[in-house]
Amino acid sequence: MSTEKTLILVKPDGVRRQLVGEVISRIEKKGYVITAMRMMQADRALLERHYAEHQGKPFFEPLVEFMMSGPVVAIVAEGNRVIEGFRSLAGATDPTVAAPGTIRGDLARDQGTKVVQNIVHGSDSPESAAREIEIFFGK
Ligand code: IDP
Ligand code: MG
Repeated sequence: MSTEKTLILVKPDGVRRQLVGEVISRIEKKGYVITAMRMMQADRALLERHYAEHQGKPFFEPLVEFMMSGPVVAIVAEGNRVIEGFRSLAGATDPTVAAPGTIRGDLARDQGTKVVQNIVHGSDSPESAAREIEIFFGK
């Protein structure tokens, strides 16, 4: 039976607001297994790789600056369909419309900033997960 891995980030807003434990708790209560974790200060080069798909968008520079504004916690979580499952736990990108019960719906709101501050990142496909895990944890 092949299990699946995803890359989760607690973004700097989540760390500042002391929501690391809350996010970890939701991952674990859902039944996924955390197999790697590190707190780190991400630099521009790492973030430009991580968010390469968003290069050229109006929120790209604000996104990189926001993600450099404090430490992040990078987490590898495992389990069957964890990629889809964590995206479901996280909720919609825009926290104003993210469903109550989700991380973003319960814990974030519009702050009027150029970039949406929404507590967490989760990989969106097996290819993204493999690429992003390598960026944050190496081979
Ligand atoms: P996701 O995090 O839900 O996968 P993406 O579209 O991959 O959303 O965008 C990456 C991050 O960039 C989002 O989590 C959010 O912080 C920010 N972002 C996305 N779209 C916008 C936008 O239209 N305006 C401002 N910030 C955005
Ligand atoms: Mg994304």
